[in-house]
Amino acid sequence: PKRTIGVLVMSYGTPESMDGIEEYYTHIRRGHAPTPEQLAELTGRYDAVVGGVFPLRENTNRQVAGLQAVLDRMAPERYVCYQGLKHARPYIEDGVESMAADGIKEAIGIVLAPHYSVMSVGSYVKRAREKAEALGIAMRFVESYHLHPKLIEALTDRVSHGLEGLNAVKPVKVLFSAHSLPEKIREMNDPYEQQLLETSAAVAAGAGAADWQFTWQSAGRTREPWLGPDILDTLQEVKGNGYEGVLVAPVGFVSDHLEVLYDLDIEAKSAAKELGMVLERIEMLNTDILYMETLAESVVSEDDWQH
Ligand code: FEC
Repeated sequence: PKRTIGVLVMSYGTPESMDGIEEYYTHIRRGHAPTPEQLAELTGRYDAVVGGVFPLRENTNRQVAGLQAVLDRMAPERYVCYQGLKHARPYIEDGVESMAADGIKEAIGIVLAPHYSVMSVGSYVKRAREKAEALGIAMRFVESYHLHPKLIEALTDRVSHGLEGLNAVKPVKVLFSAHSLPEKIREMNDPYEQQLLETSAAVAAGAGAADWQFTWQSAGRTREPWLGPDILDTLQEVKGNGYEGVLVAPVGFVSDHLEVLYDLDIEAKSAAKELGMVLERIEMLNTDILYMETLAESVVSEDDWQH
């Protein structure tokens, strides 16, 4: 008999509407409700970019559909994708429950973020694994795919294209970026930083961009120290070194969402403008076929139940 393998596609999650921001923010803060000021500040950021639409939700839906289509081509009728979100419905646990309700016994989990950190991908995996164990599903996970050749190719195309668009500006530096995490991950020997640097170096080499550096963005608003330098400081430094333009390549993210559309396109862009520099950003991967194939091939190579 043919066996169906569940594929739990996990993503960060976004509110369903402006009314859902408080619940979402409370979930991110592990059950601690934000203060009215914090809530107003976050609501203001969503308002500034999306005005009531939350692009991450549609983008995640499309990515899951795109992955399903590639899996169907590679191995007809073997895989069925389910969605599980970290901070919004359907939660990761809901996705695992749907698999169990459909009689799935074996599943593979993958996160829509290419780099592993115990604080990012690791926490998705932990929640999925616990629920799968409780429901009797055998589950395996793709932990990272940050050097998959098709991912590197897709990002390289974008950086090359971005540099062409900036060819009237000189000199230009490429700034690779990713979401900051608390500095304590360094003591845990976490691979996050190393993997991000590997992706950046491979893409820079592919695009022939000799002049690049890596910087962090979107650090949390907590008292503990976060990994730096932050992009806003990096922009000042780059300007001080005589650059006229930067191309930002947020390789830690795969979709248009708040951290890109606000933190880069509004906040960093206006900081660059004040410094008298041009800031452009590469296009996000969204449903690029090379990204869909990266995900599909990563899933298939984790499929230990193949005969
Ligand atoms: O468009 C959207 O609605 C969602 C945008 C969004 C993405 C995203 C990705 C990552 N985060 C990561 C880690 C943290 C840590 C904290 C944290 C806090 C927030 C807040 C918002 C938010 N994150 Fe996020 N993140 C997105 C949105 N994130 C909103 C709360 C307000 C703020 O601090 O800005 C801090 C939690 C704490 O307080 O303890 C840590 C990581 C990623 C990239 C990997 C992934 O996608 O999982 C890591 C998209």
